[in-house]
Amino acid sequence: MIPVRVEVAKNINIAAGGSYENRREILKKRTGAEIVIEALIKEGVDTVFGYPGGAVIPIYDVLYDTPRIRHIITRHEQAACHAADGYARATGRVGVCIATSGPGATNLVTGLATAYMDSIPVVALTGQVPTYMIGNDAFQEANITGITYSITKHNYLVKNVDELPCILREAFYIARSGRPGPVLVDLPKDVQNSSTSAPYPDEVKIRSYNPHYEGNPKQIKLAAREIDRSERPVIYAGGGIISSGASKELYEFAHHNNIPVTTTLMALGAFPEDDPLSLKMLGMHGTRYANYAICEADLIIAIGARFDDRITGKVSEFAPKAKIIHIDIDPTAISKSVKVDIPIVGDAKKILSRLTALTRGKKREAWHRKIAQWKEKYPLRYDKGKRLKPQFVVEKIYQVTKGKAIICTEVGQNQMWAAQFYCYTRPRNFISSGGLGTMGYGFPAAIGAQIGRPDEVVFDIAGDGSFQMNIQELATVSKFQIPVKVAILNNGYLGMVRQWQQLFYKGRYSQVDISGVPDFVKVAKAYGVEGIRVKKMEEVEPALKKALSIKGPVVMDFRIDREENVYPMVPAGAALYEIIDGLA
Ligand SMILES: Cc1ncc(C[n+]2csc(CCOP(=O)(O)OP(=O)(O)O)c2C)c(N)n1
Repeated sequence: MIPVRVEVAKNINIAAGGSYENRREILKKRTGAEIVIEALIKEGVDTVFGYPGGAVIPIYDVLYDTPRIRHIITRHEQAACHAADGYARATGRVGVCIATSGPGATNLVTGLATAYMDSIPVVALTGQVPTYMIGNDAFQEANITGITYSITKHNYLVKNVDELPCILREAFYIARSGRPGPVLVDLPKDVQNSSTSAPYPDEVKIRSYNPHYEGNPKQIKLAAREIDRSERPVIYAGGGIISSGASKELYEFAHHNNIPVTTTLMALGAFPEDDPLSLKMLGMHGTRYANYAICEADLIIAIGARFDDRITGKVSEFAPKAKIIHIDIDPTAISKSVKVDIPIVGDAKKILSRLTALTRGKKREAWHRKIAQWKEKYPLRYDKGKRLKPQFVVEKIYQVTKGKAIICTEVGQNQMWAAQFYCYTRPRNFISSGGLGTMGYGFPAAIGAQIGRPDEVVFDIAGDGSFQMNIQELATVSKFQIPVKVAILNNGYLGMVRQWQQLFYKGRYSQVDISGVPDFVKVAKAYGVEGIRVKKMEEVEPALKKALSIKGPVVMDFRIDREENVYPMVPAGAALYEIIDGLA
C-alpha cells in the first residue's frame, strides 16, 4: 500500500476545473452513481466485469442507460477481478471490476492479491452499506478497505460524495502510474445516491506520491561503464519491461551490446525467444543455460524484476561472480532480497535508451561460445514415449497458432509446460499468475484478454484441478460467445503437488488424486460449449485445428501421461547450479 492521504483530494480540487468542460460541469449536479459512470467514460473504459447486488444497484441502474460501457457479468466475483486483470495484461489499459458489499467484495480478494503481486493496474469498485450503518454489523457489511489494505496499491472508503470525482481520478492514476497495481474504491450506498456538482478533475497531484521516471544520470553513467567493462554480462528481464512498454528498447540495448537475455515468467515475450540472444526463462523451471549463465556471469543487469525466490534459488549463491545493476521504477524493490551494486530508480524504457546511447557495444565472443555450448548440450526436452505428453500438446498449440496466440495459464505443471514449450516472441501474449500462483486464474483471465483483444486467438492452458476452480465461467463464455479455447492438460492429479510429493516426500501421494470426475466434455456441453476429448498423439493436431475452426468457445480435454514431471528443476532452497533433470 502506498502512502496517499485524503488531504490530497483537496489539492486536486484546487487544480480541478481547468477545462471549459469541467467549468460547465461545476454547475451540474450528478449522483455518486452517475459520477462513477462518468469516471469510467473519462478514463476511457470500454468494458467492466462485474456482478450486481443490493449495495451497487444505483451504479447498475446508471449502467442500464450507458450502452457505450460493456458490462460482462461473470458467474463469480473472483472471476470478474481476474478477467479485469487479464484484460489489463493483454491491453496495457486499466481493468475494471464491480462487486456488491460483503460477500461480493470479499470474493474479489484473491483477484486483487493476484493483481497486486504481479503489479497489474486494476480498479475495483465495491458497494458498501450506507455510511451511517458502517460499523454496525449491518447486512452484507464487510470492512473491505481493511481486508484489502495489504493487497492493494491503495484503497479508499468514500465518505462524502463531494470527494468522489477526485478519488476516482486518483484511483485510475495510481493504478496505472509508477509500478502499477490494483486500487479499490469502496462506495457506500448513500454516497452513490447523493448528489454533488464537484467536477471530474483534469489533473492529479498527490503530494506523497511522485513516481520517478528519469533515472539518476550519474547512476546511469556508472552502469554504462560497468557494462562496457563486463566480459560475461546477462540481462535478467522482468515484468517491468512489459508494463513500461520497453520491449523495443530492450531489444536494441541487448543487440547493441551483444548481451544474452533471460526473462522471468512475467516477462515471457518481452524479448523474442527465437532470437539468438535469448536464454528463455530462468529460475526454478528455467532452462539450464539461463541458470548456468547467471552462475557464471560477471554482471547481471536486472530490469523491472524483483529477485523473487523462484528466480534466485538459494539467495546467497545467486550470481556469485557478478556485480548487479538493478533498474526498477519501485525504490522499495531495490536490494530487497539480493544486494545490488548499482541501483537505478526509474522507467525501464527511458533508462534502456540512455544506456544504449552511452555504451560502446562489445562483441564478447568467448561468452557467446560458452553459452552456445550450454544450449547445445542442455536444450529443453522431454521423453517421448507412446503416451500423450503435455509438452507435445503445447508444442502443437504453438505450431497450429503459428506462435501468435495469447496464451493464458492456470497454475502448476500446466503453467510451466506452457512457459517452456511455446515460443513467445511478443509482449502481452503470455498471461499467468506469477507472484501469487493462483489456481483458477487462467480461464477468467483469458476471458478478459479475449474481450480486450477480440481479433486474437486466446488459449487457456489449464490443469484439471485449476480449471475446476472457475469452471462456472463456462456460462460466461457461452452466453457472450467469447471464443476462448481451453486446453486442459488432464493428468487426474494436482500434478505439481504430486511432483513434489514424488521427488521430496518419498512418493507419499497425499490428497492429490482428483481423477475420475468430472467429464469435462459433458460439462462443456451442458454449458452449451463445444467439448473435444483427446487421448492419443495423432489426435492432437486435428483436435486443435477443429477447435480453431469453431467460432465460439471450446474445451479440449487432453488425457496426458499422468505422472509426467516438469524438468529441469531447481529444488526449493537449492542454488541455481544444482538444477536437476530426471530424464532418461
Ligand atoms: C488457489 C490455489 N490453491 C492451491 C494451490 C497450490 N497448488 C499449486 S499447483 C497445484 C496443483 C495444480 O493442479 P492442476 O491445476 O491440476 O495442474 P497440474 O499441476 O496438474 O498441471 C496446487 C494445488 C494454488 N497454487 N492455488
